[in-house]
Amino acid sequence: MDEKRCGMVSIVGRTNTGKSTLLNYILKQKVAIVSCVPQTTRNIVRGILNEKRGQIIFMDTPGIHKPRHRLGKYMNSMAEDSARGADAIVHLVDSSERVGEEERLVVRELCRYKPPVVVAFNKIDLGGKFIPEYIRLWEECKGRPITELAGTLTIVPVSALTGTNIDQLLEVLFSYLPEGPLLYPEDIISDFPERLLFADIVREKLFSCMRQEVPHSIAVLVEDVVERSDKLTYIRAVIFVERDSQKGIVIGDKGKTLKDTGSLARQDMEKQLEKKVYLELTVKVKENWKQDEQLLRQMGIIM
Ligand SMILES: Nc1nc2c(ncn2[C@@H]2O[C@H](COP(=O)(O)OP(=O)(O)OP(=O)(O)O)[C@@H](O)[C@H]2O)c(=O)[nH]1
Ligand SMILES: [Mg+2]
Repeated sequence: MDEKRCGMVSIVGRTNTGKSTLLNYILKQKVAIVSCVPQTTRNIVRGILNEKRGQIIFMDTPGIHKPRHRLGKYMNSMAEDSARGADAIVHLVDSSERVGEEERLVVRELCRYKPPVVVAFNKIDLGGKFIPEYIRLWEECKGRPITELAGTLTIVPVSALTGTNIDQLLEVLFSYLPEGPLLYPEDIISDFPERLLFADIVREKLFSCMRQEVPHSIAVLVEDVVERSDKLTYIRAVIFVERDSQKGIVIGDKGKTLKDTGSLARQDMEKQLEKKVYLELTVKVKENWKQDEQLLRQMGIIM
C-alpha cells in the first residue's frame, strides 16, 4: 500500500473571505465560528482531516488586516507564522469582492514564503467576477505568468458554502504533503481548547443577535466549566465591552439580546457536549481590553 501523506495546511487571507466556513465544510463539523462580521476568528483553530489518503492538519487563521491595536497585531502575526511554518498554504480569496489594499498586503507576504500556495477563489457561487484581478496580482508579485508557476502556485475556484470543487482543492493539497506517519491520533477532529470554543460560540451568537455594530469591542472569557453531573455542565462566561454605552447594546431592550444570545449559545454548547448546559452570562465594561496582555493570554490570543 502507498504511504499516507500527512502535513499542516494553513488557511490564510483577508478577513471575511470564508476561511472558517471552509474548515467547517471540510471537517463536516463546526470547529470554528463563522459570521458576516470581519475579524471573527481571533485564534488559530486547528482542525484535523483523516482520510485513506492521509491526514491534513488545517490551521484556520485570523483574517489579515491593517492592525489598529495590539490585538490586531497579534492576530496578523499568528496568521503569518502559521503560513510560514506550514507544508502548504491555502490563500482563500473572496472572488466576489475586488482586490483591495489588504489583499495586496497578504499576497506580498505570501510571495516571500517557502510553502506552495493554492489560491482558492471562494464564493464562486456568486459568479467569481474578480478572479482575473487576483490572478494579475499574484503574477505581478511573482514576476511570472501563472502558467510558469506549476508546483508552487495552483488556482482552484471553490465555494465553501455549497462545497463546489472542495474535492479538487483537497486533491491538490494532498499532493503537496510529504509522505510519513500521522501527526495526530485518527479520532481527533480539533485540538482547539473547549473553553475557547465556548467563548467563541457566545461571540458568534452575539454577532447574530445584535443589531448595532459593536462586535470589535467585544471579548468573551469563559471563566468556569464545571461538570455538575453526568447530565449537566455549568458554564460561566463574561462578555467584555469597552464602554458603558456598549453594555446596554449587548444586554438589549429588556435584556432580550443577552437572553437570545444565551439561549442560542447554550443550544450549540449542548450539541458539542451532548448533554444539558446551564449557561450564565454577565457583561462587564473593561476599557482597553485589547491592550491587556493578561486578558489576551487568558483568551488564548497570546501564548
Ligand atoms: N456566498 C458565499 N458566502 C460564503 C462562502 N463562504 C463563506 N461565506 C460567507 O462569508 C462570511 C464570512 O465567513 P467566515 O467563514 O466567517 O470568514 P473568515 O474568512 O473566517 O472571516 P474572519 O475570521 O473574520 O477572517 C459568512 O457570512 C459566510 O457565510 C461561499 O462560498 N459563498
Ligand atoms: Mg474566521
